[in-house]
Amino acid sequence: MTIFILPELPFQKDALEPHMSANSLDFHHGKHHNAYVVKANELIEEKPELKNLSLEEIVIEAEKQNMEALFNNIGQHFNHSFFWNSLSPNGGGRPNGEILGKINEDFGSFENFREEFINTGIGQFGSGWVWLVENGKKLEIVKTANAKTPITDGKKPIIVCDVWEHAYYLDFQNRRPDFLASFLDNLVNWEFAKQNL
Ligand code: MN3
Repeated sequence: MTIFILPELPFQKDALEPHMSANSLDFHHGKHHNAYVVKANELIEEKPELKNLSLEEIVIEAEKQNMEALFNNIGQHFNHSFFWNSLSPNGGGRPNGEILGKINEDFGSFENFREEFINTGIGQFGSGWVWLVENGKKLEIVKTANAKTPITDGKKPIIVCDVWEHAYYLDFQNRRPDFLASFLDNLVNWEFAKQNL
């Protein structure tokens, strides 16, 4: 039985061009994310007692029980699903409303938030993710390595950017800082962020 399903992208595959190409999404969604889903479906067969839990609950249980292979694949499934929703053809730039108010309150200004988000993404050594999260009532920027996710630390994800090389190499080669700036300036889905507040 198939428990985990690769979600459809919430936009046309070429809708994010030129910032994120259809070719890049072919590999990232169609190959990388799909491989995590296939592997997670294999591994969950060894843990049938987890099958009835939600995706988030399985991520948390897999980490708690030190099931490294399951955690890596299921964590990557959760993180990528969250990432596709963090992107929009109409995204990028400065948000408005409550989220802008909270960013100003917790980071001093939108410019400070933008700089800290980019620098945190650059500072993730090797593969990982940079997140805007809500920790209690406060917004924070955190990075996680490999398949790690802030939900296992009790933090609520608001948006995420994938900083694995496979996320940007086809469009930006080694220029992770430019990819992070483009994510914030052109792609970040503030409507999704508002739903998560
Ligand atoms: Mn990825």
